[in-house]
Amino acid sequence: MTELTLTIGDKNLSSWSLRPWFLMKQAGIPFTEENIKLDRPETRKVLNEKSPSGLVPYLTHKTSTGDIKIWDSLAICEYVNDLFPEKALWPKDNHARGIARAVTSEMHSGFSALRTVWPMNFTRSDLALSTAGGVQRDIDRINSLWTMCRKEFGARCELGEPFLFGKFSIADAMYAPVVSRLLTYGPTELSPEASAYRDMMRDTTAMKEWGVEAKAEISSS
Ligand SMILES: N[C@@H](CCC(=O)N[C@@H](CS)C(=O)NCC(=O)O)C(=O)O
Repeated sequence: MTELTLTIGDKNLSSWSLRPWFLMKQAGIPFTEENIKLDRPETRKVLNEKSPSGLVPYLTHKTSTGDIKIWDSLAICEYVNDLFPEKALWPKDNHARGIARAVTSEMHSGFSALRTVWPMNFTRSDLALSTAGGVQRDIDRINSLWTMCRKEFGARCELGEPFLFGKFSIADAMYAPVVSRLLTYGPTELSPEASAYRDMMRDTTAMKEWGVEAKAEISSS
């Protein structure tokens, strides 16, 4: 049994859960998954009993001195990075790492219009596009961030791999739910760099696995 358990919500809906799940899958970090169904009569009671914040995701790390529970998607990503330094989940280069943290923080604390008006609906790709309420402004900012990352860092850092900073990093995991939203509610105008990045993320094994499991969850509920 692995010493890490990630507790997440429904795969079709829980955008915050996708971030650390995607990080650990894509980085090849072993973990056990535990699922809590959201929006059920018993959900609040279960979350209040089990989760430190009353929310998902949270990570349970079994140690010799007891269980450590870490909540909040970004804090979980940081904790995992500390546990597995050999995975180098932030860029090694100081400049790239600083920008990766800024881009990540901007996602974690911002884009509220996009998050509210375009809730994640992972299995759908055919919903009407509405960019009301500041959504277009958020999309434009994300488009310019992804374009800047790919042009200024992605191509020259870490052997030119296809992620925002070349090699896969926490920044990519934090934007995975945005990739899903763009696929659900698009088409939308993106630069060639940003649309290539969206499609590359869509085609990762981890995103495909999440999608298959999201569909299975819907059909079994
Ligand atoms: N800032 C938190 C947000 C977590 C969050 O809002 N989780 C939602 C699911 S996506 C939740 O647990 N909702 C359950 C509820 O409100 O009852 C994070 O980054 O993990």
